Amino acid sequence: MDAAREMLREAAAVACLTGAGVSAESGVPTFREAQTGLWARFDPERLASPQGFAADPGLVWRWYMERLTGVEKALPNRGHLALAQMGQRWPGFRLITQNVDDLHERAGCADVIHLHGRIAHFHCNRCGTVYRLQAEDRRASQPPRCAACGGAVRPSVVWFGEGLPTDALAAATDAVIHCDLLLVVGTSGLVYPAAGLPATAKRAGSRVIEINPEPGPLSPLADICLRGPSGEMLPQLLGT
Ligand code: BJW
Ligand code: ZN
Repeated sequence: MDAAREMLREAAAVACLTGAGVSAESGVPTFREAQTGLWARFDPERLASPQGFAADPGLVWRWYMERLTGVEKALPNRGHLALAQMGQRWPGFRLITQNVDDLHERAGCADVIHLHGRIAHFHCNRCGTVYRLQAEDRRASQPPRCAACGGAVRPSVVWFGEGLPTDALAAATDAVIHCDLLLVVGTSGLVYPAAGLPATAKRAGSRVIEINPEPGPLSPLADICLRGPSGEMLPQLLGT
């Protein structure tokens, strides 16, 4: 921890890539955590795919409505708050998240780069028209229909096999190329292209600190690994 603090103190340009682990202590289940209850028998990688939605739109809709309710009830944790403070202390701090929740924003982070979209935003799967969620949609067994074309409405998240928003990916790549310290927090490092950002940062000369209770495929390229929950490690790193 002392070496990591020193590295942070010396850094002029700091960026951070977060994954589901940063929201775990807020009670939002991580993506690859065993699913519980009704959802235990479904593969999340199948549900979060265009094929899964085409095969059973109602099932996918209900999964997202339940997760949206969970996100809305959740509160930012000490990890989110520490990252928001970092944004105030380091001018030019860039926060890149794979998370579809809004807990970084609610903690006070401005200009969050969302690589995988937002669970509270919706659009038509056929024509792309933006859709505003209605109260009754939350209890519906099927997705609502688009007023423009009758297509099925879906959450504005990035599913497997779909491209990431080009502006978000470009901003994230720019941030990791121009930082001299990248924090990699609470991600399994399994999903590309997000998982390639730490290697891009290293190639451009940045240092990397990983914060995760478990080692993973990104651990070998980290200069320092802080093994513990981000809600504890990030405030310690910041000295708060
Ligand atoms: C804690 C903690 C605590 C626990 N504190 N930590 C190159 C190579 C191989 C494959 C590909 C490739 N390029 C593209 C692909 C295909 C695919 C891919 O990567 N597949 C892999 C699985 C192999 N990628 C794509 O399809 C992407 N699209 C794309 O590249 O388009 C072009 C293209 C298409 C097709 C072929 C080639 C190119 C799109 C990826 C979209 C990902 N979408 C999801 C769903 C979003 C919506 C939703 O939420 O439902 O995004 S999948 C899911 O994984 C979600 C997450 O953002 C993402 C990453 O997960 P994350 O955040 O790392 O969470 P977990 O659960 O995996 O890990 C949690 C971590 O937290 C763990 O490490 C814990 O230890 C830790 N933790 N408690 C700190 N308290
Ligand atoms: Zn439409």
